[in-house]
Amino acid sequence: MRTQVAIVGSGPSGLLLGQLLATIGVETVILERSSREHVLGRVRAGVLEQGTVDLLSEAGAATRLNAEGLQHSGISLAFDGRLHRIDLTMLTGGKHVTVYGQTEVTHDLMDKREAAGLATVYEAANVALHDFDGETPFVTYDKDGVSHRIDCNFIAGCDGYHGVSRKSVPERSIKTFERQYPFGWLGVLAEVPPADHELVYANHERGFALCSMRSTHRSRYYVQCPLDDHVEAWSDDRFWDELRRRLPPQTAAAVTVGPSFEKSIAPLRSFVAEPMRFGRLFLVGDAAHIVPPTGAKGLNLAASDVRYLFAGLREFYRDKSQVGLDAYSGKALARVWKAVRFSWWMTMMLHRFPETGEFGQRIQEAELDYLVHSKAASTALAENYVGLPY
Ligand code: RFL
Ligand code: PHB
Repeated sequence: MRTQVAIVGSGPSGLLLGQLLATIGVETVILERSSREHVLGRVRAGVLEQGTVDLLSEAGAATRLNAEGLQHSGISLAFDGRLHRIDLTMLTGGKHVTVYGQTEVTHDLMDKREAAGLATVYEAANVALHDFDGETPFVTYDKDGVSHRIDCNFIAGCDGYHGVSRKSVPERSIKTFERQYPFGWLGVLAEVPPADHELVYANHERGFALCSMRSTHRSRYYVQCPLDDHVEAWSDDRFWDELRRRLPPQTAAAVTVGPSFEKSIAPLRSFVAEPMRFGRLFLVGDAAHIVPPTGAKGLNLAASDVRYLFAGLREFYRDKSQVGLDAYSGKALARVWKAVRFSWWMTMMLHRFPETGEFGQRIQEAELDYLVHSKAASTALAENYVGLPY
C-alpha cells in the first residue's frame, strides 16, 4: 500500500494532522495500536486555547465544540482560605479559554475522518518505522495475524510518550530532558454540577486540588496524591472529604457530591526530546514532550506542533518547498519550552513538596500573594494560560 503521510497514533495530534491534510488533498493512513473504544475511553485534558479551537475549525471539526464548549474568561487561585480571581480576558485584552474535553475533541475528529472515508487501522500491532533517514520511508504492522507494509513520503510520529516513533531514533541522534515530580494527581469524573462556574486551582497545606468541569452538569476534580497511591484506596467518600478539606469554605460548601464514574491516578512529569525531526520522521505532541497538567498545556502543545507541521507539509506539497519542514523542529521547540516552563512554574507554586517543608509553603504563599496583587505578575500568568502566540 502507498500513502503520502503515514501517521502513527490516533490521539488528538494524529487525528488533527490527518484532518488538516485532508483539507488540502494530501492522503494519510493512521495506524493505531488500540481499539477506537479504548482511545475514546481515556479521560484527559479539558481546556483549549483559542489557537487550538481555531485549528479544529480549520479542520472542519468544531461544530459541536462551538455549540457545547464553555467559554471561560477567568480562573481562580485558592489559598489563605479564599478565592482570588485572575481575570484572563481583562488581562489579555479580550482573550478566553474554552472548556471542552479531549475525549470530545477526539470523538469529533474520528467522526469527521470516518465520514470522509479516510483510512484508520485500529489494533495495528508491532508498528515499525523504516528508512526514515532516506528518501523512501515505510511503515510495517500486523493486523489479525497478517503483516502489512505502507510506503510513504513522510512519517508523523503522533503516538504519545510510550509510542514506538521516538524509540525508533538512534540514541545518539536524540537528546532528552526530564523532571519527575514526587506526587501524582488523582482525578475523578462525576455527573454533578461544578462547584464554581470557573476553574479553581487550590494551594493547601494538605496538597493541591483542582476543580474543573466538562459541562455545566459534569465535574472533573483532582487532588494531589503520593506517587505510590492506588485508586482502590480512594472510596468516593474519602475523595469528596479530602477535596473539600483543601478548598476555601465557600467553595467546599458548593461541591455537589455524587458517584464517580471515572477515577485514575496520573504521575506528573516534564519531558522534552530534541530535535523533533529525523529525516522524514516528525515527532508530534506527547511523542516529543510531556508537561505536568497544572498549566493545561499538553493537548494545546500537541495542537501547536500540528499547526507547524501542517504548514510545512502544505508548503512541500503545494510549492515543492522544504523550507517549512526544515523549520518545524526549531519553531515547535521554541513554543514547547515556554509551555514546559509555565507548567513547571504552576506546578512548583501550587503543590505541596515534601522536601521543602514550612519554608517552601511560606515562599509559595508569598508568591501567590504577590501574583494576585501585581498586575504585571497576573498578566504573565494570564497570557501563558490563554496560550502564547504561534
Ligand atoms: P496521545 O493522546 O497519547 O495519543 C497517542 C496515540 O498513539 C497510540 N499509540 C500507538 N499507535 C500505534 N503504534 C504504537 N506503537 C503506539 N503507541 C501508542 C496510543 O494508543 C494513542 O492513541 O498523544 P497526542 O495525540 O500527542 O495527544 C497529547 C495529549 O493526549 C496529551 O498532551 C494530554 O492529554 C496530556 N494530559 C493532559 N493535558 C492537559 O492539558 N490537561 C490534562 O488534564 C491532562 N491529563 C494527560 C492527562 C495525559 C495523560 N497521559 C498521557 C497518561 C492525563 C493523562 C493520564
Ligand atoms: C481538566 O479539566 O481535566 C483539567 C483542567 C485544567 C488543568 C488540568 C486538567 O490544568
